[in-house]
Amino acid sequence: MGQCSTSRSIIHVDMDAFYASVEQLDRPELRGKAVIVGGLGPRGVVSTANYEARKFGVHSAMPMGQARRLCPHAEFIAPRASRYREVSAQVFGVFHAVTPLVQGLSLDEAFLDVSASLRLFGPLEDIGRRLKRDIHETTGLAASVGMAHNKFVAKLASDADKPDGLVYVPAEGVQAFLDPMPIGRLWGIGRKTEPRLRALGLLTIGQLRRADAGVLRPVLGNRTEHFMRLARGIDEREVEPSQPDKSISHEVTFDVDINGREELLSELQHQADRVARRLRKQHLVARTVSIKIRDSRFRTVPRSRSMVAGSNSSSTIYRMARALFEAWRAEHRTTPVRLLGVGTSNFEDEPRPGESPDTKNRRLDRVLDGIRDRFGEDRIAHGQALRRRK
Ligand code: TTP
Ligand code: MG
Repeated sequence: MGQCSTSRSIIHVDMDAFYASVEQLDRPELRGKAVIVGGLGPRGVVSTANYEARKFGVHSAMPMGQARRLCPHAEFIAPRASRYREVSAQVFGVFHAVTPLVQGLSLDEAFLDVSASLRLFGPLEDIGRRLKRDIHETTGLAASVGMAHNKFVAKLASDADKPDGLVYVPAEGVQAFLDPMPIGRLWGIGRKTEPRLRALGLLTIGQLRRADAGVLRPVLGNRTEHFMRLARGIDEREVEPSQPDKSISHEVTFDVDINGREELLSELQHQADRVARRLRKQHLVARTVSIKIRDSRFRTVPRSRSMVAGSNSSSTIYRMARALFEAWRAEHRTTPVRLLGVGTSNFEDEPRPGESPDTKNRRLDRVLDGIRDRFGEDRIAHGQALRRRK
């Protein structure tokens, strides 16, 4: 592909005080207050602090005891990972509405290559502003956005005016933007390298940029040219979109080996249901269903079968898995089972309603999914899965 670096348009988005902001969103009485999220036990550390608490010196990874001494009036909250994942999915939904080239770095942070989106959405700065607005409208939260012609500069730009930042660094402004920054901001200059460069009198990116390669080489070795390019704001790395799952599976190792056919089938049905549900959540259908059986002597048998049309119906996936299981069972009537699993692969996008031959099953699955979304995984089981051993 070899795109010219100056022609790319890259955006880096990072949510502001992410966990703490979600807590304030869900509990309006916390707004305007110092909020610290993290482990509340004796060895807890701070996950994040909002900007009110940061004024007192509290920061991520600090022992909670120290945070309490620095900011005793703050609200201290234990993290709620599943809620943060939920909000993160909404934020990433906003990203994907602008470009498919989204590289997530964590729950609250991503690179977007919007080079091909300019024609549709207008200039880079407009897209950045639009992302901020859409994130706020969708989630109620603030993000900081950096825009530049490569990842390195875009990332520094999103950090340059946090919180609620919106910074565009045009190619001709890169030098002025980077030069005053401390050398530690260069990716890959770690805690060990930084003091050695400082010892050479190199404190800023600008000083490193103007330094002689021969002076840098004893410290930076074969990475000298790489860092000199970074210091000049040159970074050719592509945005690498996160790969979707290639297979979805569920398996369990039993506390005691199991021989009973009914019991194994009910476990199999439970797993088929879990797997099918994950497929439905991602709007995928699978054409291949597999089972994995490990017997009491640690022999593992994988078996699989493919269908002409993909499915994400719990009953169809179970029927396939059961047929594979019965075939194995016919040859191993008395073999106790130690591990049992159901897997799916060979994915395709889910057909739109009406296009699927599986319409009746899909209606039932949707009803059950709706109930479980509201009341939790274990409130419903039907057929064999009711007999499952806990
Ligand atoms: P960050 O983006 O590093 O921090 P932040 O979003 O809280 O604040 P800001 O970006 O405005 O500086 O991390 C995102 C979330 O990841 C953060 O809210 C909590 C979590 N996190 C930890 O759990 N432990 C850590 O050490 C860090 C740095 C983050
Ligand atoms: Mg953040």
